[in-house]
Amino acid sequence: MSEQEKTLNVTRRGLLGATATGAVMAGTGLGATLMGARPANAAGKINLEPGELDEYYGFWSSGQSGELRILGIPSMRELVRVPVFNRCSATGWGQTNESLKVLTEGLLPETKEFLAKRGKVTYDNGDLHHPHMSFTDGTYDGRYLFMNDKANTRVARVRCDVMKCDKITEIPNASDIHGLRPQKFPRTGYVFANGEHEAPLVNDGSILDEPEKYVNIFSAIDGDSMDVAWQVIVSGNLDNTDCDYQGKYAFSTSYNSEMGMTLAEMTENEMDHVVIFNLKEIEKGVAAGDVQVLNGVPVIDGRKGQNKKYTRYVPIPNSPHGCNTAPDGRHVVINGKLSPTCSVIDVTKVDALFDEDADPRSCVVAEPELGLGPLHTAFDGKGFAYTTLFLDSQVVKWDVAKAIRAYAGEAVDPIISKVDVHYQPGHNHTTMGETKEADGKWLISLNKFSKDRFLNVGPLKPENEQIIDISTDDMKVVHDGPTFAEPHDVILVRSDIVNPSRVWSRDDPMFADAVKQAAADGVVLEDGHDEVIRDGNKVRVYMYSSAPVFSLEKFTVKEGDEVTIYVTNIDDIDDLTHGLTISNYGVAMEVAPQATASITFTADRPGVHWYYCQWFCHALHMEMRGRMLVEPRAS
Ligand code: RUQ
Ligand code: CUA
Repeated sequence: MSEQEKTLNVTRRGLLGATATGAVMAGTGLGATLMGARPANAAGKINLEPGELDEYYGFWSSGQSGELRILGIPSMRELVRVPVFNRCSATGWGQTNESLKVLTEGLLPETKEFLAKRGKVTYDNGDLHHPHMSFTDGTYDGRYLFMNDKANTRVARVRCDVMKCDKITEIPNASDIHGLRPQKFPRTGYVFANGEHEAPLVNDGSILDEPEKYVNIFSAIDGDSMDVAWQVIVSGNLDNTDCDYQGKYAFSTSYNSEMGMTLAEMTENEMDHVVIFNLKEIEKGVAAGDVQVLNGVPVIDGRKGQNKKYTRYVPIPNSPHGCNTAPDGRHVVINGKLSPTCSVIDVTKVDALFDEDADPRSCVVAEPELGLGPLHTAFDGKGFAYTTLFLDSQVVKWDVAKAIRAYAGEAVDPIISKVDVHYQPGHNHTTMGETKEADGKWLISLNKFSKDRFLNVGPLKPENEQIIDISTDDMKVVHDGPTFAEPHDVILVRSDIVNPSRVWSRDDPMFADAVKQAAADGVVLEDGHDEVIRDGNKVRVYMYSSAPVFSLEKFTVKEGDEVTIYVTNIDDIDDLTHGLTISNYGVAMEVAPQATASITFTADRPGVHWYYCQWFCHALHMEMRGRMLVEPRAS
């Protein structure tokens, strides 16, 4: 018996309340555990000692905050925030030339035009719901994280070696990307993305109330190039998506098969559907030219009744939401939302659907009734599923094999247990749960309401994310995690899979443009060379930072000059980040060890302006500053 099992055994016996047992154990390690405020959890402890490292990375979305967050699991300590669709005051994301390149280069020409009319080069907001890691052979490979922007129809990628966003692609033809999942096998490969809201295909303002002219678009993005590989027009809208472990199919839920525009119309039908995308047939159709090319993307017609082998529509009870493939490589769970059921699709029965006259429901092998408002399901790799019940404020643990037997007519109850969560859970996720390496230790329940769980902070409250120990049948909530808007979804990745660099590499593509410009100006950044180059009314200022100094303690420009400042951090010590902030110029950026960062602005405010390092770096950090003199133009 392991130490943990002994503890559990004793804890159970302890519940019987025998004083003698307590006395016998006093003074032993086990007795001490019993008497401590919190018994050890079977999955391990969550309260790590200072300096102890977590076992998993948690990659968190932040919904309407637009950033990615990284937490350590199980401690729930927030480690860092990665700006993606948002603006970031600390790092200068959205101000630096390096970040603006990422934020602008993937925008559609019409979006650039639209933004230019507002005096902007990119959007300021985003709605980041679903972060997922790239896969190789059915499990995470630590290369990239992909995520959607529901607000402005974009898909972004974060490089896991430096934890910075390196690509953002605006998806043409689609409206409002919601569900997103990377291909699991053989690798990513494709990133599948659902356009949630239906819109007229040519959306020029001439069509409003002609629903038959509205379409919905499913996109496959190439995870390496971040270009859209192909799209499929579907019937009904698209909510969440996932794919199989064979590389053959992707699945999307539709909560509005009616293509209704009002709430009453959208929920009218008893049955909505899941669309199954046949990847090989779609690739063949694209190669054969059975497409229309819209905004440079080949678009396949996969609507109901087109009688081709691109898609199939499987009827599912009213308004299905979450779509989750089990680590057994065989079952896909469709979460009912308005129906108290989950529907289980067996991927081995999907090939047959593409034969003429097949019953589309023949791939459904179970439909257990679980409780009210099933939204998302996670797995432990041991045959159990964990479904959030939004209306019941519970998580239900159920046995997939028993649900299949019950559906076939056997009198078995698939429900193992339920646990209360606080309150109204949306997504949930288990450690490694969306991979074939699901390990069944921890479950996170992301709850939309915290109500009375924390100190009142006014009308806008935090959300609450709870950690649940799922290593035993009785799920145990072991930690509350208050958090700001809106941690929509999360993945939990074993820490050995993620190996970020400690400092930047001098030849990193993120600042290749700066290195190139410096070379053209005869400046060698590695040498810690500084220089002020005047080129018409453009001024390029090169300096380096090394704690606690900027190599230039002053420089002069003229009012109206377009100034670009390049700062290279030549410190290569772990954690020695500098920054550059220019007072009363609205200019700020992060410069991590060995990175070059640059920022361009017009020097339209004359005077002496201090620039300073805003990242605490040294005992003389306050002294790390210099002056920019902006000389007035003679009028
Ligand atoms: S969806 S709460 Cu935006 Cu992820 Cu289900
Ligand atoms: Cu450099 Cu603070």
